[in-house]
Amino acid sequence: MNRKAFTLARFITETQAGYPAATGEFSALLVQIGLAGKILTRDLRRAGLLDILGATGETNVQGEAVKKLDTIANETLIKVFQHTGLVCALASEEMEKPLFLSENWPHGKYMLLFDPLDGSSNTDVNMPMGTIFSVLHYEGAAGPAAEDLVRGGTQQVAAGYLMYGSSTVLVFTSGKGAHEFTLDPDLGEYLLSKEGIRMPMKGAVYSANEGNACKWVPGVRRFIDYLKEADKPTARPYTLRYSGCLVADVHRLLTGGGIYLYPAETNKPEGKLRLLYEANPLAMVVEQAGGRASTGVERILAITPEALHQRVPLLIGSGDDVAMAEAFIQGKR
Ligand code: AHM
Ligand code: MG
Repeated sequence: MNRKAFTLARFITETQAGYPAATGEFSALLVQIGLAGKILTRDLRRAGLLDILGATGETNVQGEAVKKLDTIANETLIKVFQHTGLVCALASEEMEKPLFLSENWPHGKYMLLFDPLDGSSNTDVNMPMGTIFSVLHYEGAAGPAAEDLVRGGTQQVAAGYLMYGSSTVLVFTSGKGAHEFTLDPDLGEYLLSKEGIRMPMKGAVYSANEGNACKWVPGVRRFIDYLKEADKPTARPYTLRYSGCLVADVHRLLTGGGIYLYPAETNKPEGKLRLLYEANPLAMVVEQAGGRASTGVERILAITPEALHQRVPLLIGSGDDVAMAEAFIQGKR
């Protein structure tokens, strides 16, 4: 069958029979995420014409400057899930505390964690951005509390991202492969563009903010120096590609392979990226595509989180490249 004309809704409906406890609600949830992606695509396409660029002047719970588009993206995600009966709790990189959607409870058993606008330093310069999401299922009877959202990555029932680049794509996994849908702007539909993505075991690209090299722990510096040496049989020197948007850099790796790193720094061992909003969902996607995600010493999805806004060092990409980075960090090479 030609699956190229498969819409997101049809793909999930026709494949969800293979998922335990699948209901039409999961399909509806992904369609709502797709809707948020359409709204944000529209906003980003005309951002330079409207008063939505620049910073709000506020800082978020992470201590970072909030861009106007961060707030717009966060509000968009909230709006598309209010009164849907799908999701009982939302947690976001931009909100100090989870938002409980009491009007959706007890029908909506899903909980959604998200980074509404990843790569928001790119907002003012027409560069790629993304939205990352992680889906949990609440099994209790009393209604979720804040601690119910703080769960390890293996408990995600689905995860994925939207990427706003030269086209808008939605990549997701519900544990049976990772799939890509591209938004057809004329139809207003997401159509299947890659089913069962498999990333190469090894690439020849590295993505890292090398301006921070002086702060990196020594193993990371030695690893990057190694990648830059010329040695044709091992594909070295690797090419550097760094967009300032984690989603875009990981999306490149899904096709061509390689490694993205935001590692531990000597004075900041926790790294920069957020475990629950960024590392866990992307780790699930990448593992489903045959790749690997690690702190350098531990599999990302095996971490038991302690706090909603917890940060974590992240090495993600092709299995062999991430394993090689781990060996350098652990002093085995
Ligand atoms: P954000 O979610 O606030 O945009 O922060 C995450 C971003 C990643 O997308 C990107 O890879 C990284 O932070 C860039 O950070 P830096 O400017 O320190 O290189
Ligand atoms: Mg981010």
